[in-house]
Amino acid sequence: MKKCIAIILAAVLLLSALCACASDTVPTQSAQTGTEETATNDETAALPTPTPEPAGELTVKYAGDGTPVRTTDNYRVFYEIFVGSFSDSNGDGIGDLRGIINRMDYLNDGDPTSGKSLGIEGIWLTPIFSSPSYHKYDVTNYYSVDSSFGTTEDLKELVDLCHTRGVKVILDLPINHTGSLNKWYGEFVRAHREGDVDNPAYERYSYYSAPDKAPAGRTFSQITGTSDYVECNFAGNMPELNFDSEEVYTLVYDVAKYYLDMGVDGFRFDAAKYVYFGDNAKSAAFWERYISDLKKINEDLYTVAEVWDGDGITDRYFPYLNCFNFTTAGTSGLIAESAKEGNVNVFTKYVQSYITKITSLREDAMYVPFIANHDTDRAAGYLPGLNGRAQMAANLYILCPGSPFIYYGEEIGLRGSRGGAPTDADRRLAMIWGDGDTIKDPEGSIYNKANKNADPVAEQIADETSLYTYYKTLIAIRQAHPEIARGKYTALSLPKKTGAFLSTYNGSTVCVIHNTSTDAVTIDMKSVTDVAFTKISAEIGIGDFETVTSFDGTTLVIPPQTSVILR
Ligand SMILES: [Ca+2]
Ligand SMILES: [Ca+2]
Repeated sequence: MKKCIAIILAAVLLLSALCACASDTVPTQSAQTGTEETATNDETAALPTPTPEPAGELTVKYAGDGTPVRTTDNYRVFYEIFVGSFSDSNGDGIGDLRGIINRMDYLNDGDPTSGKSLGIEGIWLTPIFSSPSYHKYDVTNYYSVDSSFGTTEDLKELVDLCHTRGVKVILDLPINHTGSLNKWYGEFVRAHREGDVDNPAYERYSYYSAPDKAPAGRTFSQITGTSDYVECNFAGNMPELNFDSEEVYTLVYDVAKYYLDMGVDGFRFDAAKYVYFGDNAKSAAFWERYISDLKKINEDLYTVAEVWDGDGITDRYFPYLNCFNFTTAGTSGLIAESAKEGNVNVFTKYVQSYITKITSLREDAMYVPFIANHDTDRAAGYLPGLNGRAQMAANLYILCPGSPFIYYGEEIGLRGSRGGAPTDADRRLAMIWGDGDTIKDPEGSIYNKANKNADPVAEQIADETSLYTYYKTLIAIRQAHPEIARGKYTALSLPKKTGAFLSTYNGSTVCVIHNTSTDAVTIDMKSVTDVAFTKISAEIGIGDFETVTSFDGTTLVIPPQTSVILR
């Protein structure tokens, strides 16, 4: 489906910017977890009908000055790859590490000024370890790459290639639980069957001999051949490790060390608050020790935890590691709400107070915004590109401090939502390359193909008005304004549907102003800040800024659905 969009580029400025439990048990707590259910094939479930997109033409525009520069610190734009759904190198329909290697020019060609790749600066790989499931959150062996994904040599090659291009690689490390096929678990079961209480494996997993005395709210499953029960809150085939065991600490430490020694740059930690179910103090204490030890291996270690909960809970973990921000994510998060012609001031004031708080907990704590991930509905379903909301949402979270995470396919408007399905497979559909890639949708997906209506990558690369081109340009603008990712953040008070912040870094201040409304807005900059700005350094949006935008040092006219950066 080729979108019918008028092309009007501010060519000179653009060029200067770019050349320059078996029973499907889940934890009973209200927050969901990132761990996967058992997929089934209930054909009766259906995806919701996509939001109709408005007819008519839109103008997609972007411009900027300054030269994008390669990021060397951790204030990066990351890209989450659900490995099995991204790119297939060997024709079996399953995404693999070689497929990612083959797509590196798409992700980052190593030249921030080439304008020829998306320009992401970090990759989160969902679990790559051997596992019987398509999602691989039930790990059989942490020391082997799943054979459907490739080999350890492929992983090393990918990491080395990324490093030559300034891209960091973080691995998804699920350690709250293992898969039940893991030999760690087999040894635990054997020890219990044999009553071998002196064997360290006996204490390796969380178990109760009298389940009626086990803490309420948790799920336990009988260990076959014994009268004991093992904790398995997520699924019967995902037994939970016992973090009171020093042996377990050593086991999970050794896994992380193995990959850090290989050159991996850090980790995304799955289900981080479930280490001790329902006990954030004890769970956080584990992460304090673990991260401290891992930083002795690599002091630049990048870590981000999935603590799928409110800020009052993530605050417990922030002294030790970054946490994804779920308050601003999702269908009704502050990013989407602002992008839908909402009050951007609510978002910018939230970001300021959030950053103030987390950096008081740890000086180098980072805001980690995202819109969607492999456990949520995709943003294209509720932020359609053709009414400008996908673009505004991208502006709000990419032109933002910290390390934003793009979910693969978001940059082409790939759709996918769970609807009433018993599986998350429809949130993880195959990337649409349009160039013969043999990648297929994951096991259990039941989507209606009509709902997956993103233009293929091959078409979007050739289309200067595509969402892909928009994301690429947005990342370049961020890279050309290092203040945005790293600076001291000060929210300004602006009229509703607009919002702005100052960001000061190394003595330089920029002002980022968002207008999410469908009308042009005039702002008297001298009335909202004492900082004097002399010029528009970049702007990106769908508004007609060639004729509408103006700035004389005092009065800024900002087109509809556009963001402007002042210097
Ligand atoms: Ca494959
Ligand atoms: Ca646990």
